[in-house]
Amino acid sequence: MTMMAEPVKLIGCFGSPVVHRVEVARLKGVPYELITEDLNNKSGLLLRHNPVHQKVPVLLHGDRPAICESLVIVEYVDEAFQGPLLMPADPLARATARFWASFMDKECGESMWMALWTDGEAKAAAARETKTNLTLIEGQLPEGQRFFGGDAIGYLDIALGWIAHWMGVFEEISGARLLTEEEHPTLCRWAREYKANKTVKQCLPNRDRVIAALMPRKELYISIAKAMATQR
Ligand SMILES: N[C@@H](CCC(=O)N[C@@H](CS)C(=O)NCC(=O)O)C(=O)O
Repeated sequence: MTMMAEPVKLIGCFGSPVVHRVEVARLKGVPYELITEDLNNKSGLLLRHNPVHQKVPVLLHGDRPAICESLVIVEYVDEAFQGPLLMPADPLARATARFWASFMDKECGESMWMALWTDGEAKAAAARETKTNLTLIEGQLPEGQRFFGGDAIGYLDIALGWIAHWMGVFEEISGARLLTEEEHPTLCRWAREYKANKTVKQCLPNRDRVIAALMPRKELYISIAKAMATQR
């Protein structure tokens, strides 16, 4: 039996930007079954397969040990299955893509979270930091190039892809404004092209439904930001 023939299951949930990353990896053409979790009442399946973080996404490929963490899963899918390469072929370009994906999740993700879910001077300082971080990310997209991956969507586009759909969602829920056409025209242009892609479109959840699903988690987001502030 070939690897392709083994069932692929994705433990995810509705409206998650990190689950979206794995769903977009369907650019590889890998069919999978989506198992939708209720994060307020996590299943035994999720706890068994991701005992460390107890978070989605989790990928199950045949009867192999589970693969956790969205970007790790995207890399796995890219390497384990045939289809268009998501990672750049050149080792330096691969390292650079990984660097910026990590920057998105660490430095930029943290500043964004604080800008969205804190108040007062902390919020203003984090918004300034976020805008600088977005400018740094934007600088990775050469003028005239469609995607971070070149002519086609690649690993870094997938890592950053949630900005295109979820940034506006989070802005609406929180009232913050972080990504604007005036300040980041290239990133906004990229976001439009990313969302217009046929495969991406199939994995973008309805905006109003995402807002409705995430709105009740607002207090949780605020409490996480408060805890993060004490560690800064
Ligand atoms: N770094 C992880 C983040 C995973 C994550 O935060 N998943 C959220 C859904 S968006 C989750 O499962 N939350 C459940 C919880 O925190 O209890 C990744 O990229 O996969």
